Amino acid sequence: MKYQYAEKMLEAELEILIHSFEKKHGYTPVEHVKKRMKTESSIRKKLEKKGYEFTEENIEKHVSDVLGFRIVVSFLSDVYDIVSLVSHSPNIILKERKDYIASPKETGYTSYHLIVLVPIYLENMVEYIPAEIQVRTVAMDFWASLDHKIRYKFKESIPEEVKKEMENYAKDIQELDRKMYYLNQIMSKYQ
Ligand code: 0O2
Repeated sequence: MKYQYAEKMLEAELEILIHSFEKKHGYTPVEHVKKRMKTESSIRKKLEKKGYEFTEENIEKHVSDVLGFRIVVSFLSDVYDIVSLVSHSPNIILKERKDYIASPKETGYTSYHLIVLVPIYLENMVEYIPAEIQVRTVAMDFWASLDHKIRYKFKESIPEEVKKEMENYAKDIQELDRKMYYLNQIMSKYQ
């Protein structure tokens, strides 16, 4: 229930932040926002991987992405605008940031992750619920969703040649994002 309250709070907060950004700048950076609640089996797997038992306390301490939001934007610069917008919100607390764009994961995965604490107001008290916000471009999202399917298909044993190809495509995606960013800068001269 606590996570459901946090989901509502965070969804409303993100909607307001994005809407006010659009009003101020006269520009819509966000393509779409997705949210998901981690399934019990996925939480179990994550705790198992980290060597913890499946308990409420361990979930709260060691799984920061039970609640997850994904903000998909058009251009690379939009990622950083949205990250700055969310991290400066007075209504949520920024706990951690992971810039997998500056430092991609071994797989080639790129995205910007923010771990935030969302206050939920219960009778006579406030509790802070963690949530992960992933911010990425459409191109990064395309790569990640394909990668996700590959991981699901092959489970732990992804063939080397598939891994290699995906690493190469991740580089292509980064290059494409840089080109699109450049194009956006050229376009802005004409606006
Ligand atoms: P799902 O299905 O998206 O929920 P931590 O969460 O910090 O305790 P972890 O797992 O190292 O530990 O965090 P990380 O790597 O910063 O972020 C995890 C999430 O990022 C994953 O969640 C994915 O959503 C995404 N991610 C990370 N690496 C990859 C990758 O190589 N490919 C793809 N497609 N996504 C990736 P889950 O829980 O693994 O999955």
